[in-house]
Amino acid sequence: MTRISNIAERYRARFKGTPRVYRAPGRVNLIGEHTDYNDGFAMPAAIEFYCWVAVGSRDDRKLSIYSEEFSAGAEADVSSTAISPTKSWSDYPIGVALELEKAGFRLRGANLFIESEVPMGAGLSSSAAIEVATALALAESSGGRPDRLQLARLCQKAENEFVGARVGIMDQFVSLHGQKDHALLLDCRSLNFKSLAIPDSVKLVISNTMVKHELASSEYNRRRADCEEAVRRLATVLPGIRALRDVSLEQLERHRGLLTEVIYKRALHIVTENARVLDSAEALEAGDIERFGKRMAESHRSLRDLYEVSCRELDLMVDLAYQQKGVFGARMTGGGFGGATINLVDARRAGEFKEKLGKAYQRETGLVPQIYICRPAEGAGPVATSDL
Ligand code: GAF
Repeated sequence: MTRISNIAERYRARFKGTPRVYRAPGRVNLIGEHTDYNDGFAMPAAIEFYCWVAVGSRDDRKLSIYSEEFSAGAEADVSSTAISPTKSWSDYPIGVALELEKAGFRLRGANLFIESEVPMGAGLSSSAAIEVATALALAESSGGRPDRLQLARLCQKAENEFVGARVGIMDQFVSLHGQKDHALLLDCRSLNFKSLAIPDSVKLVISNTMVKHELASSEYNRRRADCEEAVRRLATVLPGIRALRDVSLEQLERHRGLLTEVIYKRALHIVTENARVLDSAEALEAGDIERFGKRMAESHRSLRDLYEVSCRELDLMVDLAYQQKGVFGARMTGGGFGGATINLVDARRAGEFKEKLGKAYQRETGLVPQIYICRPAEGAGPVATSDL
């Protein structure tokens, strides 16, 4: 039985009827970390790990949601204005439903069966994948014709306001706009993007440290507040700036005295990271993967020392990666405080890289890492009913 017919089968067993099925991918970010909420540049790619949502309509305006991962159900009435978050997995789909309603999609009641293969807490955007798959399922099954950009914004809003994580738009955007074999050079201010081909000779190797950090979401919000504080202070002498995206390295150095040491370090990461993304894009277009790899190494050091979102296991995974043959670049990916690293590896060496890195990491930590050899995938969409 294929994965899709299996999901449809389990939907039928729980809710009866034949569902429509939607899927949304997780993502890996090649470079440009924590830049999205600073109106900066990032370079994510969708990956072949999906969240699947099987959906069927109901006659009332209730959502009945079941998650295979959590073996748990949740209910919500979309016409109610009094729904509060419960700090559990169901905040993601319910938050998205509420945002769709606010945006004017009049939702019908629906049964939703959700299953995700995106590793959770690994920095690979399992949250965006569930939001996007739910948004597509609910909007389309209510007869809406959603615009992908609007959907990305609306999913981000659900996470900011209902879930309470002040994330940027990168993850939702790439889950909806990902392209097979390409990374996206994304301008997080204009939301314009350029597709950059990842040569066949290179594999994206994702190494999950298997460490989840408890403080991830509060520290994330704190980093964002630090960046906003930097802008507030710098704007007293640079009145035209709206975000750290607008600040040059020279301006930052000139006005360093306005910032505390910590806020200066945060801002320095963002300003230099934006420049690294643009340089990496040029390198990729010129076929210069070595240069791309150098920018990745610098990005990791900056995230570790200036932005302070790495951890011992991420640093170790990166150090060990650089001891292997065939690696062009390695760095932590995603929000940090645990999760995964992204490695650009010579395709001919990828198998050996995976094996040796896994063993070396296990030897040092006692943890068995999950390591995936990937290529960029297509963004979210419906799954053909002929596959059901
Ligand atoms: C998380 C967030 F969801 C993204 O918006 C982004 O800020 C990322 O961390 C860091 O680059 O994935």
